[in-house]
Amino acid sequence: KRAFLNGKMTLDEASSVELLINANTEKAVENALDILRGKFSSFIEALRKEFIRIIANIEADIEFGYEDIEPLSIDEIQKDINDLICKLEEFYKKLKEQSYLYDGIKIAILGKPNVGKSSLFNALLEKRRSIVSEIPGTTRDYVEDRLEVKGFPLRLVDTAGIRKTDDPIEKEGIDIALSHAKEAHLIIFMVDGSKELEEEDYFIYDMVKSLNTIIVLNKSDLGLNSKTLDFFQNDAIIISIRNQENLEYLKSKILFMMDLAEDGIYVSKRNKFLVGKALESLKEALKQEKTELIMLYIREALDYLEELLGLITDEDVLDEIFSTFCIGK
Ligand SMILES: Nc1nc2c(ncn2[C@@H]2O[C@H](COP(=O)(O)OP(=O)(O)O)[C@@H](O)[C@H]2O)c(=O)[nH]1
Ligand SMILES: [Mg+2]
Repeated sequence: KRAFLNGKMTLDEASSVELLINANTEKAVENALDILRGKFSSFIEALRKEFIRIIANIEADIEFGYEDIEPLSIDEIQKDINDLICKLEEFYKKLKEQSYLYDGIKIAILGKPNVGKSSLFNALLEKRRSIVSEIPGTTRDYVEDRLEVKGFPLRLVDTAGIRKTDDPIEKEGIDIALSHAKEAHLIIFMVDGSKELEEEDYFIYDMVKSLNTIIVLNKSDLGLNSKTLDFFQNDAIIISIRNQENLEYLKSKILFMMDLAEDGIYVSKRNKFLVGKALESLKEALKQEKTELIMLYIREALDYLEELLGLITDEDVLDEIFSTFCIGK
């Protein structure tokens, strides 16, 4: 808190101390340290200086424009703004959802019984955690475990196979599976690729197709059923757990679907939002023809950036942030 009040830290960097404490993976630690060292704020600060230079240029032009000096052309101003937009856009693309790195990504494996859900669960975890059996309906409850893929924490949930059943315990398991599906950030929907699709496959597919879903055709080692292959066409990933085929590809697809870039900067929703707003304002500035209106939107963008730099002096807000951890007071 002292460091913050002395102007050595932005609000965001102060919050990253809390991130550091919550970090479970090396990547999460690295990200928190990056922010603490100013990876985010120094970029914004540099950008702020450019904003101020542009504003000063335009203002000087308005205030002291003499007839014998060539006035700043709209073209020149627009070129400056365009450069800023490019820089900011590139930066914005790198900003990713922080909670994925610190709270984990919940992934539910769904499908009818016996397609290989528990086998996939174990293969990804690289241990025998869930019971695999040729008897359909073996997984009746759900099993959850954590794993790390390229430093990202995943919470994998193996669920009971979904089918019509009169068994009350199995029914309960299926209900639980469906509620996990609703809560999950991502669903892995698995079918047996060696067989023709059945009513249950279509039923589950209808439920998950509008959600964030990866379709997986398993058991490619048995040969693929052409009708099943045709139905999903290029939307599905073909794997064989038995032959360890395409599992690495599936992992990278998971990261891709969650927009988890390895070189991303993981920040709060609010920070990403503010950078996005600054970008919008700049694009609006670029559309304007009148210098006064251009200035208005540039200033608006600058306001968003300054909010990001945490130029907040409210003691209560600070206390709130610093009360969540007790170091550095
Ligand atoms: N041939 C073949 N069999 C598999 C594969 N993956 C799983 N199985 C078998 O399919 C059966 C059902 O597997 P399980 O993981 O329990 O399916 P779940 O009911 O969906 O959880 C087991 O006998 C597994 O050994 C695969 O890639 N190829
Ligand atoms: Mg199972």
